[in-house]
Formats: sequence, C-alpha cells, structure tokens
Amino acid sequence: MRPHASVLHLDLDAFFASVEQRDKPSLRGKPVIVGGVGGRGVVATASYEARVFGVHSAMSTALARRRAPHAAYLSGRRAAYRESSRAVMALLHELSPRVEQLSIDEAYVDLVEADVDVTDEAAVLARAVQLRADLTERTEGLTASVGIGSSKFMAKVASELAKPNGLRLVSPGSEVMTIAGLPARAVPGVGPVTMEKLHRLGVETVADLQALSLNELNREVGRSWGESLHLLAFAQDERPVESSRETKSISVEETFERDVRDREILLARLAVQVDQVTGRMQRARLFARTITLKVRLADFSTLTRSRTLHGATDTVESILAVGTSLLAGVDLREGVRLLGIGVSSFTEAGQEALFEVADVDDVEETTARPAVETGEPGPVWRPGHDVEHDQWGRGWVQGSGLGRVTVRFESRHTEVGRVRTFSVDDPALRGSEPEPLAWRPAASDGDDAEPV
Ligand code: TTP
Ligand code: MG
Repeated sequence: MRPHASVLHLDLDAFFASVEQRDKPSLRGKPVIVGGVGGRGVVATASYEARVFGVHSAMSTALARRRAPHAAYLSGRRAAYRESSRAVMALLHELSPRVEQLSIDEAYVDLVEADVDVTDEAAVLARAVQLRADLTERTEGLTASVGIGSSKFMAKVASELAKPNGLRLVSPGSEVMTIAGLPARAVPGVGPVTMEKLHRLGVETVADLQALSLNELNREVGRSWGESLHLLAFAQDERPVESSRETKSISVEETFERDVRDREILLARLAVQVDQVTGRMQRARLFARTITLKVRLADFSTLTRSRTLHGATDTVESILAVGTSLLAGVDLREGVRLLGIGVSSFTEAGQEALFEVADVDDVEETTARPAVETGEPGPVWRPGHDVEHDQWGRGWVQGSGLGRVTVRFESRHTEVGRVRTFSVDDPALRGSEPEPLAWRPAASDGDDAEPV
C-alpha cells in the first residue's frame, strides 16, 4: 500500500455495447446486446439498458432473448472495438509511461510517473476529470469509469464503485472500511475454488475474511495463499503497476514448508493454483492451449510435464483436469518441495467463439440469421455490421434471411436513420469497414504492442 492514492484504474463502460450505440444513433438509450447471435451464442456484453432485464456477460443468448426480447442483438465488430481500445490506451500512455493493460477495455496507470502531484488529492482528481473528458472526446462518445487508490486492489475497487461513468478516489486510511462490505470475491486472486473454501468457513464478505484468524485461513486455503489473503483483506497490496508486455505465459507455484507426499494435499493445492491462473487468464481474456505442471522433488530435481490441447481453454475444470492427469504421472515417494502450474500458447479463440456463426443445424434463429448459416451465397450480412449503399450511403445490417437484408442508414454523426430492405445480392449494397475515428495511432503503435 502506498502513502498516497497514486494508482489509477480505468474501465470502459459496457464497452462493446457503447461502441455500438455510439455508431448507431437509433440504439442510443436502448437495450443492446453484443455477442454470439446464433442459437448457441453467448452474450459478450449488454448495455446498461439491457442489464435492467437481467442480461449480463457470459449468459446464453437464448436466455437473454427470453429476458429482453425487444433488445437489439448484434454479432460484434472487433475492428471497431480494437480501434477505440487503442485510442484509449494511447491516451493513458500520454498520462504516464507506466500503463498496465489488463484487457481490451481496462488498465492500471501509475500516477507516480505522471505529471501530477500525488500528494495533492484535489490535483489528482482534477487530472482524472480531464482524462475522462479527453477519453470521451477522442473516442467520439465513449465513457469510462475511473478509480484511484493506494494500490491496484483499491484502484480497481474504486472504479467498480464509480461505475458507470463515474470517478472515485479512496483516500489513504479509509481502505479497510471501504472494502469491508464487499463480497469476498472482490479480493484479487479469489476465484470460484477459493470462494468455495471460504464459504465453508462462513465467509461471504471481506469483513468476514478480516474476522478470520490467520490460522483458520491457512488451514483452509494453504499457507502461502492464506497469508496473502489475510493481508489483502486488510488492503495490504504491494503489487507494482507493471508496463504491459505481451503475455506469453501465466503461472503460479508454491514451495512447501515440508515435503509433501500426500497426493490429496497436492491436488488441493493444485486446485487453488489453477483458480489463480484462470482468474488472471479471464481478466486478460486469454485462452491457453498448453498446460504445464512443474514439480520439484526433495532432492531438488525439477520435472515439468506439458500437454497441448486441440482447442484453447480458460476454465478451471479443464485446466485442473489436465494438471491432475499430469500429476498422476509423477512419482511422489521422494516428497514434493514445490508445485506449480502454468499455461501458455495463448489465443483469443474463446472470445472468437462469441462471434462465430452458430452451427448450421441450430434452428433458433430466423430473422437475424447470416446468409452463411442458411447456405445462401454472397456476403455474410451479420446483424450490426457496416454496409454501404451506392445511393443511401453508410448503414448497418438490422437483420437478414430468406434472401433479404434489412439495413438502417445512419452512422455516428447522423440523425436516427431510415430502414430499407434489399435483396442479398443487390449490387448497390456491400459490406464496409467500420467508420474510422478522427484520431489516428502514432506510426509506431503497431499491432504487436497490444497484449490483447
Ligand atoms: P467488461 O469491462 O467486463 O464489461 P463491460 O465494459 O461491457 O461493462 P462494464 O461497464 O461493467 O465494465 O468487459 C469489456 C468488454 O470485453 C465487454 O464490453 C465485452 C468483452 N467481454 C467479452 O468478450 N467476454 C466476456 O466474458 C466479458 C466479461 C467481456
Ligand atoms: Mg468495461
């Protein structure tokens, strides 16, 4: 924990949905859901207007359609999201050289290296107000929530409390009180596995966690994690803001006080480790194909065992299953000093899947089914995608099917537009790139520099 509130966390509001509302005037103020639109699709995000109906990320689109039948369902335009993300990250780099990007719409900024006096809270707040205004201008209408605190943990909590479209600074001294009422899963590193263990101890909130003795905690979750958890419950978080580099692997390992021969104990530790690794993957929106188990035996010999899967994953279940089977091949009679698990060979495949068209035999979709799913020739008229018409100009696909495509002719800076229907092979109509931002990346901002 730092003496001043000098870590900033920024998270764009309903990011993909907000980009859609920005570019489609008719959807502003309306429920918008972005994700897989096919029968087996999953919601990537929902606008705040759609969240009122109980629609949220990772829910099946089928369930979302039952809860919010009148919402707009769009299949997503990654190029548009990437461009806005890049514009925001560039803005953060103008604020401070130390920016740690966590995902496409989220980053930490170290204000100690920014041109602001971190001992002056009013000055820090003024700088953040400016940042949010600059962001909205540069992205032509998006909003972000910003939290500032004395550690990454506090900055993240603060931005969450500020959501949506808000700013919050947690002053040094008020941290422990601020987090007390939050659910324990707000603590960094606490995933479903740890949460299950904590439930066994009757822990629901951070306050419950604060009330546990270190001994109780260690007994349930293991010593090294127990100690960190105990400190985190009192907002003691020393993690530095690390400038992002491309993430090549994510791993955790643990050295035991005494050599362990009991397979059950090792499996329990492995489960906690997998929980932490998948938490980090999910926050970075990464999916891994290679899983590596590391075991150091009592004689200091170190074994690594890897398996590469056909498809990429980010789930606790699948990574734990591989880890468990790799551990099954290790002779434990010697005793284990250190156990670790790592993942690598990252893809964004899981996220890719959100945008995939559904299987051909899915029958749910009728109006918004892209041509490719019905076996029709011609371009894919996915809902939400950009088109251009010789006479009517720029617009977006509202729906398609039965050889017809419905287009609304409007764009970022126009009034709400009119809807027209065309034959899918109308030569005057074609797919288009998203309308670019006026902002342009500096020449050196190549794609390679992006962690997501
Ligand atoms: P989030 O920041 O988690 O969500 P959000 O920006 O939509 O909403 P909030 O205002 O609560 O921050 O994720 C950022 C974007 O990442 C989101 O708009 C869509 C995408 N995403 C996925 O593709 N899959 C997911 O499972 C999640 C959670 C997000
Ligand atoms: Mg967000």
